[in-house]
Amino acid sequence: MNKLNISIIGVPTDYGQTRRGVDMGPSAIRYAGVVERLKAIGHTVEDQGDIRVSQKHEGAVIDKQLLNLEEVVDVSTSLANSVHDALEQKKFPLVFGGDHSIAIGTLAGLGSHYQNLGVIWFDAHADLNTPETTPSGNIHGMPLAVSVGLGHERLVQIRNYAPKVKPENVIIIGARSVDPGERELIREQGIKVYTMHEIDKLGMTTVMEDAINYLKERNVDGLHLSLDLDGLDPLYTPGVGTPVPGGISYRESHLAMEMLQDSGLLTSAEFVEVNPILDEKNKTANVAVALMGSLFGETLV
Ligand code: B3U
Ligand code: MN
Ligand code: MN
Repeated sequence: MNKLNISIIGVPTDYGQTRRGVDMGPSAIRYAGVVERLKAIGHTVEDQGDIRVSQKHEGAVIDKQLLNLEEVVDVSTSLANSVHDALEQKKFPLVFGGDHSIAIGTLAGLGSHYQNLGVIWFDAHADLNTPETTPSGNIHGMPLAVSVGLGHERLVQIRNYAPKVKPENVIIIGARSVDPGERELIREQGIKVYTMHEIDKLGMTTVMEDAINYLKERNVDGLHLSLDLDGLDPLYTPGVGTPVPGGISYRESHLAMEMLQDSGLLTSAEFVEVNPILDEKNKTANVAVALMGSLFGETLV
């Protein structure tokens, strides 16, 4: 197995949605022993600590379709710069959220480094809303749309280029709550989606084989995993803001991680939406760290 130089970046933000507590996600994941676990596999691990997330801007205009826009732009810009720096130093960026709006920054940091980046989006949701289609105004429902170049200019143009990833290089896995506007975008943009229906019908092995082959055929030169813990069934990850029943099982998610490790394609990852306030005894952070064990090559025998 390839030994990596992993750079951990924490992003303690909850600006992408309205349930407090998800900003404590990075602490909960560290508390669950991630650094020790990755070192035990044989990787070099440097925890860069958390990026600075400022207080809410007082007196900012409230746009109901884009809640906390200014704050999300700030966080995304600093995160994008940190991710970019990690890549310049030949490190593997491993980012902890925070809500899923942080993917806007992560992908802004990654996108200019690769000619043909691939993205696996592991999530109950499609995160493909725009200010026009959002049912909530929550930016954590928009990061994938922003990354393919759709949405508010301030978000789309972070680090001054767009798109961060080509829509045909994106694969969503685990979707079971998709809004009407998102459905349209999936069709229009040619985004590949394995919903729970395909996972049930084909099995996770076939889904991951297909996904990996698809990305290989597209000749991706980098692969980012954006893993929203609500992709799993809430039985295993209750500590998320918007749990959706009928999700990916514990075993299926481990298998997916192991197959990504075996593919040798992965070049960055992020784990988001761990909310310790909603969690049961840090269960969700523990699952996140166990998944990272599989993703980074832990073996049993
Ligand atoms: N699609 C809905 C709900 C949602 C998206 N992401 C999460 N929830 N975690 C929205 O608000 O855009
Ligand atoms: Mn998400
Ligand atoms: Mn989600």
